[in-house]
Amino acid sequence: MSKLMTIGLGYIGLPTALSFAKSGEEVVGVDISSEIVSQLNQGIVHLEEPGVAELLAEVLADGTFRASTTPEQADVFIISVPTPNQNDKYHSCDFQYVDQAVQSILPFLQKGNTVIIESTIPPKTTVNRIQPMIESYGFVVGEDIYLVHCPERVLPGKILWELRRNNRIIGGVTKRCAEKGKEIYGKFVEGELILAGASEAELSKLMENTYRDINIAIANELVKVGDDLEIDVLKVIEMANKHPRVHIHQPGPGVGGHCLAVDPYFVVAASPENTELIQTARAINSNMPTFIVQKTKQLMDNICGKKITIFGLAYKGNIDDIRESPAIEVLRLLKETTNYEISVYDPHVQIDQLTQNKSDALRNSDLVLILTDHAEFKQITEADFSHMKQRYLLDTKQVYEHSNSSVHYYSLGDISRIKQEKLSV
Ligand code: SAJ
Repeated sequence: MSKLMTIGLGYIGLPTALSFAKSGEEVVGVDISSEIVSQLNQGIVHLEEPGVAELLAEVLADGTFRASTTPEQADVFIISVPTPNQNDKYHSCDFQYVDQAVQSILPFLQKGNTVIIESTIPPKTTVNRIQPMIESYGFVVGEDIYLVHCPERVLPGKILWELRRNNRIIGGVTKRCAEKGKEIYGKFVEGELILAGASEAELSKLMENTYRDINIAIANELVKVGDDLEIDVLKVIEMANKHPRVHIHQPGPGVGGHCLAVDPYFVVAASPENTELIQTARAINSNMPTFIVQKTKQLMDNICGKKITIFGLAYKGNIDDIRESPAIEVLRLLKETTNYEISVYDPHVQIDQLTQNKSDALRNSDLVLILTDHAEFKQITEADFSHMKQRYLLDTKQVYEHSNSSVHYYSLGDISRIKQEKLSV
């Protein structure tokens, strides 16, 4: 048994710490927030992720996990802190949390320790930034300290399952570093442990999310083509995806979260002249909220509407995370550029702007605008709609099952109907 310390107890760090603790390792989870630390030690989880609360209770009872605000000596240090974008030309990586986390463990490092960076970082960061920090303390990476970049690849909502089952890329600064990393993750990961160089691991992680961002941009561009040419593009995507080698993703109000909307910029900032496609895809996805607001206004004009009810603020379905959420951007644009009364309902998110009660949110409304595919929105009942003044629904996430509904339903597939109806008014 070895002692592991995870720095950062967020969406990735906490489930990772708990998974190691469940495998029998002694784990100390460190976070700068004393509130999070004290809650975790009492068995209270500060984020919504299936299974995490149960797992915390289990490892607290086993005595294999505790949270703390200060690092201490350990065999393995895993850094899982945020790496947001900076507000510069190419939205490059803001290293402040990674730098602080690495600095905080340096005084506790001993020969033979392994340091693993799980945070998403630009290509070459491990070698050009982290390695010199460790070596400035008199260690030689690869001999005294094993340094690894092991990007997390889990999907919010399925984190615990994917942590265990997904393949992991173990990027070592040296071969020995990668082998050390493999030994550590092998304690609970059942997927393939792929040995690589640290820089390859960094770029692979970034390109996985960039691939997805570009693919979603194709779907979003297709929505605009469909609007122009009056063709149902949801049908087009469905059929195209029946080709054995085609998988177009789903269009929506934009791309949110702390991965797809962030990571591609790290590649762009690292090599701006060579990333035209990545930059264009980012621009297409970032402009989707503006397109959705434009269509919403057209529809509201057509129906002489006064009140909109937004369903969903989270960046995707069945989670409480609103980071980079396109729904927040749609809300902001609607507030800034229209005089509609707006109510917002999201059963997963808790912030002030929300109406807690669904009927209150729908009362006297002319249009429901679905921006997140929460399971709760699959079936909105006739009783729910009965609170509305007019029954219109614009579903940007293809979530509502509308076949037997009394509501006037619009999707991104047949969004061209909005302009056609405007002409016939
Ligand atoms: N989205 C679409 N259309 C789609 C799929 C997603 O518009 O067809 C939108 C979602 O609504 C959301 C955004 O894209 O706003 C991102 O959602 P997501 O489910 O694609 O991904 P994340 O950001 O929750 O998690 C991703 C995952 N990466 C990949 O699937 C390649 C996950 O495996 C990574 O671990 C995670 O990023 C990360 O941390 O990097």
